[in-house]
Amino acid sequence: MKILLVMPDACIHKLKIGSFRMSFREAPLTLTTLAALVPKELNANIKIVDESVEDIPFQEQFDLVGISCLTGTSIRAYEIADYFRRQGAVIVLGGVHVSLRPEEAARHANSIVIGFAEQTWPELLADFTNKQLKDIYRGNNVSLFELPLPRRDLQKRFGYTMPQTVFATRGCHGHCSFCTVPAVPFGWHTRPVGEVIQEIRLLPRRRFAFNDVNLVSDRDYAMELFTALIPLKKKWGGLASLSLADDSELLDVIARSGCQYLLLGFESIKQSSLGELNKGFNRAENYRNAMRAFHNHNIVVQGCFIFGMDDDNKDIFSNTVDAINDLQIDIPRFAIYTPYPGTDIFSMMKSQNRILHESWQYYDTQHVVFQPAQMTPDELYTGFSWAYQKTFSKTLLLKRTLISPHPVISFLGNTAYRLYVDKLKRKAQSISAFRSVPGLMPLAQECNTLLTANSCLNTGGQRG
Ligand code: B12
Ligand code: SF4
Repeated sequence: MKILLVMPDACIHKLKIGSFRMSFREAPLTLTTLAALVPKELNANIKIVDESVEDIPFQEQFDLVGISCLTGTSIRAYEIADYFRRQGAVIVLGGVHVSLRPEEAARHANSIVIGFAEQTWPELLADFTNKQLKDIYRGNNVSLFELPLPRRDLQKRFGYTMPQTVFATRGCHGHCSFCTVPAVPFGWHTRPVGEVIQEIRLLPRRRFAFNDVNLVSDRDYAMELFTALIPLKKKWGGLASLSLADDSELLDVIARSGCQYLLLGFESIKQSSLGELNKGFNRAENYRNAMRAFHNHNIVVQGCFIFGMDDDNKDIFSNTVDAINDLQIDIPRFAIYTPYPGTDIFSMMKSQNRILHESWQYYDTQHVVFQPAQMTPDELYTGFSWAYQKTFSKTLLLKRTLISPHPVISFLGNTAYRLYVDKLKRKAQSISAFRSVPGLMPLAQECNTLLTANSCLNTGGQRG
């Protein structure tokens, strides 16, 4: 049996020199996890392709093609699905967007998987072999015990700046109104600490990243995990919530376990906007103390900020850029407020008739897809782009690198965003041709997708 597992291009920051492509990110675990779950007795020939860093083998024939969909990559996923379906392959779609929009995804698949697939994917493959494939599989009873190790051997070599990734938990106890994690009813799950530690122990290199969406969502579990990690003397990065800054005991254990960088959602410098996001547990007046706490523990902070909430007026861009410099955020990152389907803000904006379109390929936090309250969509996009350009000037990049707890990490992170700024500038030049939806036009160029290069794929210009 020939199985192809695909993750469509997510238009992320990458380095491209000729045919060489490297993503400035951690390796996703989705495809390596699914590959590991394929039952051995099927004796399947498995290929995994992350389109952000490698080409999809459109010329090859496969018995079954599994494709993972985020909202922003779903349209591309459907194009790939339709192509391989025409070639006679059986198509299975899974991932967060499939759970958010199952009827839509089902139109492009023989079968869809809702929720986590640790149990349903092997079941689906057995049904496929017995010619009893069902239309839909639901991961209702998820167990993360005794998981096989991800098939990192199938992952593209030199495809990621951080190739070794691990996860310990799934889900988050937060209820932030813009986030897809609480929007899908997948629940909170943890792996046994001993199994996570054993997996990390077996990693060939010292540095790795956790892909968990919020490593500190369950304090007791986090304490147990990071205490057990200390003796391994590894170095790691991951995602956490800002509340960690107030918990000196846990922060101390995390630092001693080898944490070098954390991605943290500050989201806004305005408390009113944090309230709107249902993220009032972030206290804007405490940001300075929080940064001090992380830096005192030698942890680099990648700080995320969102523009376009209803309380944001046109001052928000310069005020945020100033605050970031003042707070000494090591690697700043900006997003445009995005009402993902299934979230509270999507329902609210829909009822207020403020959703501009449902062209999911632009639901990637880098395009405006709704009508902001205090500015035009154009002004929001221009302000976002301006903030990136201002923040990643050569001088500021250098300054942030020099004062960082880990200059190499800060330099790499800042350089990735600096390259992105160049892309934004090029985009600004071509955008006037497509003013109706800001930021909408140059997506195909932006992603360097293979749409035009792949003559065998009839795209019909669906991607702009
Ligand atoms: C690593 C990561 C990335 C990586 C890889 C993406 C990916 N597909 O995994 C990169 C860097 C590309 C990325 C980019 C972005 N990401 Co991201 N990312 C993550 C993160 C932190 C971990 C993903 C991971 O490795 N999970 C572990 C694997 C094993 O879980 P999984 O992917 O969910 O897969 C399981 C099931 O869903 C299912 N499954 C998934 N696919 C398939 C396919 C088949 C065939 C089957 C059977 C089953 C199946 O089986 C798996 C095992 O249970 C998640 C949060 C999280 N922890 O999930 C956010 C997350 C996926 N990202 C998110 C977002 C918003 C983004 C960005 C917009 C952020 C940005 N501005 O850069 C972009 C997307 C751009 C775009 N055009 O869409 C959102 C998705 C929202 C949405 N509705 O699409 C998430 C859920 C975080 C959040 N807080 O909401 N991201
Ligand atoms: S804390 Fe983070 S992961 Fe959890 S709901 Fe809020 S934004 Fe989502």
